[in-house]
Amino acid sequence: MLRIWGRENSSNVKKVLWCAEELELAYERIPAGGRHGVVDDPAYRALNPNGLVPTIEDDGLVLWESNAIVRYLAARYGDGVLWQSDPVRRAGADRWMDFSNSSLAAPYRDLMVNLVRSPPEKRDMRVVEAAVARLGQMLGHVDAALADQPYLSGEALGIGDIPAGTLVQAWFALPIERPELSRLAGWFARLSERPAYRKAVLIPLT
Ligand SMILES: N[C@@H](CCC(=O)N[C@@H](CS)C(=O)NCC(=O)O)C(=O)O
Repeated sequence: MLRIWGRENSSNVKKVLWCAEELELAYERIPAGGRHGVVDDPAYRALNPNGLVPTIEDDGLVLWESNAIVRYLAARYGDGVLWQSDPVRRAGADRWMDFSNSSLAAPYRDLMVNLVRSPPEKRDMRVVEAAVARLGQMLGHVDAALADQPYLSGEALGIGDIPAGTLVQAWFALPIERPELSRLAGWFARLSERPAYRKAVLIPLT
C-alpha cells in the first residue's frame, strides 16, 4: 500500500494527500515532521536525505519532493483524470506547478510563519505586508488564466491545480486585505466543493 510520511498541516504534504484522495488511492499516512519528529531518524534520512516532508513509498519506489510525487501518482494512477497524456495539454497544467513553487510558495511561507506560527509580539508586519502584496500580484496571474478555463489544468481539475490550490486556502483564510480577484475566488469555491480537497486541504491552518 502507498505510504505517505508527513504532518497533515504541511502545505507540501497536503498536495500529496489531496492527490491521493482525488485518485481514491488506499494509503497509510505516517505522521512526521514538526512536533512529530521522525525526520531526523536515520531510517527516515535513508529515505529522504533532506529530512523534509513529504516522502512516499509505493511499490518499492521511494520519492520525495511534493510536486514530483503529485506527478508520479497522477501519471501512474490518474491517466485521463488528473494526468493528461497529451504533452501540450499536460505542459499547460504542469507550468502552474512550477509557478507555484517559484512565485507563490515564498510569500505564502512568510504569511504562515508570521500570522499563524508566531505569537503577535514576534510577527514582522513589514514582511507580512510585502508578502500580501507579492502574493496578490502573483495570484493576479492565476486569476487571469482562469478567465478562459475553469481550472488551471484546463476544463477539469488536474496536476496544475494541486500546488496553487493548496496554497490559496491560506490566502482566503488569513485576516489580510485581498485585491478583488473574482475568478480566483470562483476557482477556490469550486475546489472547496470537492470532498478530497475538503478532507486534505480545508483543515484549520496551524
Ligand atoms: N520542496 C520540498 C519542500 C519540503 C518542505 O519544505 N517541507 C516542510 C513542510 S511544508 C518540512 O519538511 N519542514 C520541516 C518539518 O516539518 O519538520 C517539497 O515540495 O516537498
